[in-house]
Amino acid sequence: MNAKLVGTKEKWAKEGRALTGLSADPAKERRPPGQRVTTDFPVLDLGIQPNVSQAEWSFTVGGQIAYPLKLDWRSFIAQAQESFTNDIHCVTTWSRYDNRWTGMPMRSLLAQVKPHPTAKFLMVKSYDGYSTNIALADVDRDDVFIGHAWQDRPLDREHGGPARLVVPHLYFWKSAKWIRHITFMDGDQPGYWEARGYHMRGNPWKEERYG
Ligand SMILES: Nc1nc2c(c(=O)[nH]1)N[C@H]1C(S)=C(S)[C@@H](COP(=O)(O)O)O[C@H]1N2
Ligand SMILES: [Mo]
Repeated sequence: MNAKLVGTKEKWAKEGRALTGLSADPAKERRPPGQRVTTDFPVLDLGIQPNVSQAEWSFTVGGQIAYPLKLDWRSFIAQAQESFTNDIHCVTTWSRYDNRWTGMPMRSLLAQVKPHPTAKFLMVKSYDGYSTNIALADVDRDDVFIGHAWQDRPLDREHGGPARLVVPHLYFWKSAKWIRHITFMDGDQPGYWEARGYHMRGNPWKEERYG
């Protein structure tokens, strides 16, 4: 674990780094306040990039759902796949436009597991020990998916391969790399960064950088 990097980010959260105090309407402004557009694809994580082969990879879904799910790589890839093009907005102020992905739509996962009416939040857990919380309403959308290809190539390990969550309308820390498990919960709980000063929701157009 990169303790120095974690400490720096916690300090930035305390200081409210990069906050402009502005908000914008996503229907009118493609670029959220305080963001600058880059064409490269920076790598950000805790300094552990787990090496999970497709053969070793499996993904489970549990908690407040009718049908617990376990997918190995073969059954994941056999799911209906869709293509997505989106923009990425990282809380450290870079945005990257027009990313083309392939993956399993989150709505098809929700249709299979059938969350109980009490389920309102998800905790997403990854192979590096990372976690992040997201409201069910924020994944029950057509633009949220579990991606395994980026720009028509298999997703690199450094960007979360074999597969990662992608939630484009929230800051990119919500898009868990090396996805391993999702738990459905009735109440909200902080994940890794949320427990260290990041916002519980993370809407870039409202600059919900820190909580
Ligand atoms: N498993 C895991 N997912 C993670 C992280 C992490 O440390 N571990 N970092 C998050 C953060 S802070 C960001 S900005 C993005 C970065 O994704 P990238 O490295 O593909 O740009 O991944 C998010 N997902
Ligand atoms: Mo980030």
